[in-house]
Amino acid sequence: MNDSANPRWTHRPEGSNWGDFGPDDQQGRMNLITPEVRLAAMREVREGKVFPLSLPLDFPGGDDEHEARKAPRLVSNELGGNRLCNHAIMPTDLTCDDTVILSLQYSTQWDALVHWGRQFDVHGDGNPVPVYYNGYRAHEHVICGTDGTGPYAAALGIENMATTGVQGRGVLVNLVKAFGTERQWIDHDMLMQAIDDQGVEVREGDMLLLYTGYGDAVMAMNRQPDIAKLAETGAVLRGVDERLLDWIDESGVSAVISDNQAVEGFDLENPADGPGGMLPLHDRCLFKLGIHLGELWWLKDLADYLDAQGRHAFLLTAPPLRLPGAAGSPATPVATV
Ligand code: UVW
Repeated sequence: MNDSANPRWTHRPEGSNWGDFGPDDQQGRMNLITPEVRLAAMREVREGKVFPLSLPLDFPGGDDEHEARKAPRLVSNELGGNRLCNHAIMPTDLTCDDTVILSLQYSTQWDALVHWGRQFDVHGDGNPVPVYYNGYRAHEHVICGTDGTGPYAAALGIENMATTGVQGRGVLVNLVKAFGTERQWIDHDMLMQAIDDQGVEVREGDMLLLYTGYGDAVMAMNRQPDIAKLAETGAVLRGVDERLLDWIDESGVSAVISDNQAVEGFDLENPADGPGGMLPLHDRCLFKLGIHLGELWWLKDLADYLDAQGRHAFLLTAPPLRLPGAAGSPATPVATV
């Protein structure tokens, strides 16, 4: 319940934090990355070494790894009828100038808070309506566009995340070390075991990274993903485990990131049957708590380094594109250790 006169909702979903960061908040748990949290993250830097955490953005390769998303396509821009590829713009000067057609969540990416919503009875009057985090409405705040105009999220688009800078303390849990590289469904107890065994200290505001080995397999397949093999590769969180979701909430993490496709496992043919719908972790994180999800990151080099050093924390800098109205973004994150 909310006593304030928020026009979008008077009832918030059970276990949600809607309104806690302000009535019109659109940045969710990114609000927990305060200057103090960021300074603490900077104190994790000891060597000044950097680890780029992005796959090449044309990986996984092909159009099959995710049915809806297509591999990026570069085209040359044109000027005065000339294709700007090795174009002699002056007798002495050459230029290349491109456009990319890119599914924003094809490769290393962030989900915006508008990526996942659902029907919810925001006024407790028995009339569920389609909403996203903090009660922003499908069709009113999130417009799909018609007649050739594109979609536009006038609320909760990825630019809201970009303007926070997305710089804070990252902590990595090495699920490959804990459970190997075959498909494993990670529940609360398994994650706690890995965190305890590896001595990972998770603090409020941290961005949590889960290394599963899926990204290594994607990289090794070199743009020719073997979908059947990938489906058997690497750990996925068991999104139907409420204790696991409760821990994510109580831990105070600001983002959950993995090198796999969706952080949690999902099976379109046997969708989860509960209040959280098909993807309960997406529901808890994006819809209820405003926790952004990062997917298909490249974590192997960082994980190997941290393991060799007996460390788990670092400075993470990972802004998405400041692309107004978008439901997600490619990312080129950097860990500094
Ligand atoms: C889906 O594929 C539904 O989303 P995500 O990119 O978060 O995995």
